[in-house]
Amino acid sequence: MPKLSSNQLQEYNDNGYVAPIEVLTKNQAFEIRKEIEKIETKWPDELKGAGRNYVHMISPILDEVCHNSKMLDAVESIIGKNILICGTTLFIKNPYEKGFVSFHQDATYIGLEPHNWVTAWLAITDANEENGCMRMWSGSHKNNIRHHEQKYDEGNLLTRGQTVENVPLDKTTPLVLKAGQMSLHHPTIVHGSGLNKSNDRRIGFVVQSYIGSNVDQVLGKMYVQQARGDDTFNYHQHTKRPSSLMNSKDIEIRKKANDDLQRIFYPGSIKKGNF
Ligand SMILES: O=C(O)CCC(=O)C(=O)O
Repeated sequence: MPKLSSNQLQEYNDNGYVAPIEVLTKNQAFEIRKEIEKIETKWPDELKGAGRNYVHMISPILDEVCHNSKMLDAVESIIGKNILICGTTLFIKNPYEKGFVSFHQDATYIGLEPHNWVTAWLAITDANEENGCMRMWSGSHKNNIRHHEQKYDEGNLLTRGQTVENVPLDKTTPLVLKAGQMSLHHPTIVHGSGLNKSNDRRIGFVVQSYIGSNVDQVLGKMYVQQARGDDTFNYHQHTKRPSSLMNSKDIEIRKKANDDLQRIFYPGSIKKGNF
């Protein structure tokens, strides 16, 4: 069975993340990159800012990735058999840009309760220390939500620049992945990532997140797809899978989903960020 082994599950429970998990071949990952770059070329504004979210709604190729059985088998080991896809995000760091991700916990500001969910970070390019892979503070998921400063700093790829201060860097581990490998991380693990100092892009396609059907969105409205099992709670709006790239109906529903996501991200915030 390609599900997580008991050692991998132990790793997830102890550290708050597990990696690497083999999902795609290098060539398959390259095909995904080509799809992303095709969208960027043909529709230059589509993936900018908040447009980096819910890309699986307008691209059958990216949609297919979210339903990949290797990903779902691993996810099922953590959250059970009733799995919904409640969002995707592209975390792209271009070379020579100032993109970074401050240390944070995903469960802050996202409104997904209870925490029966997991984030899947799929490497579309290699991710390593040179190009700014994620760094994980192992074991930090065992504490509750910590205070986050809202910094809105330039280059920060998070919505509010939300930051857990004073993370001991020497206690964080670089999460190095080859293109096609994935990591799974816990809603409350503290993690972040630094600058891309390489000559190529660093691209992560992130299912943010896979949720159990018992997980509600307590801050607003969320659009989901059934990935496995049944939706035993019916908390969210279900959407159809896209049938072609950039179909006008799919664009419309993605726009609604992204507008609603903005309402989830920013209540009580001092201002609105780029994403
Ligand atoms: O891609 C990154 O560097 C950070 C992504 C992240 O914070 C996440 O997937 O939760």
